[in-house]
Amino acid sequence: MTDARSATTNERLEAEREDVGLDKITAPGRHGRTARWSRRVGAVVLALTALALAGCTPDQMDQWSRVGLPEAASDRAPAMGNLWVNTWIAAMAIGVLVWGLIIWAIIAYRKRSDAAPRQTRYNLPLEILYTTVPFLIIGVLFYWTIRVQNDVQEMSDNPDVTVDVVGQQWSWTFNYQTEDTELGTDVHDIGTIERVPRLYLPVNQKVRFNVSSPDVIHSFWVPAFYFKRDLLPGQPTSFELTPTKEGVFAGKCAELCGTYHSAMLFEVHVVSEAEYQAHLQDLKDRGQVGSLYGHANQRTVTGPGDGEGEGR
Ligand SMILES: [Cu+2]
Repeated sequence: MTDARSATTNERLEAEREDVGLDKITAPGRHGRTARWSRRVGAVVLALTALALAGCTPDQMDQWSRVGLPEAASDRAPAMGNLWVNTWIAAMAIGVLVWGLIIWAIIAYRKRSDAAPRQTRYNLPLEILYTTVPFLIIGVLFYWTIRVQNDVQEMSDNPDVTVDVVGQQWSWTFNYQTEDTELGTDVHDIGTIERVPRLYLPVNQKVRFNVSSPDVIHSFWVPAFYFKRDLLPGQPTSFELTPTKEGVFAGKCAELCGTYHSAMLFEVHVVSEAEYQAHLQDLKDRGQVGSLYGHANQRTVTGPGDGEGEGR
């Protein structure tokens, strides 16, 4: 009775070991089964890859070639993109080295007998090595991060265009600082959660963004510009960039800022100088003159239970 039960238990254990692939490590005699097993895994991986690639549009293939990054549309993108890609390369190199060492240690120092292996400790050179190497790695990454940060945050004395960007719960206001131009007045565009606001920018012109928030922390993010800046209430900041490609680009709030955070989208239209001027004139004609910053006229939508926004 006991023998019969332990026989079944052994069979079950054996089956489980095969399931997790342990049999091929401890039972080298089963080459045939191991080969069949790895062939099967190979076929599945191949089939999945083919399936994934077959579903790809040319656009997606294009994105793969940029390792998932959006198409660059600002002068800040190359520095930021290179930092991102090179950091991944560094991480990958370290990863390959560490995985290699782990696999080497597993194979070279695998259990060969029941005798306890030789115990070693206090290897001073090795300890110094694994203390200093991480500092070196961090040092290199830190150096390049600071360099790129300084580059992308560089400001000029005389930008071509200035836009005051206000992020409010839960949309955006774009105030074009055009009082001193032919237009003679500032103009603005204000979004609501029903209407996605549009930010027009002239291509190849230096744009200064002055960003602020009247309520909570938001974050101005245009992925194609490779640039993101938090909007902190009470702490207005500025940055500059030059849009380098005409087109319509998606923008969004990148900081969870309340109930309708997900509705905080905007469109960036990078256009020719003539189209840009025509858009400003259009805003003026529609009476959207002056700049809006304050809480009172920024809160375009009220929260649940506040009345207007209720039921949405
Ligand atoms: Cu927000």
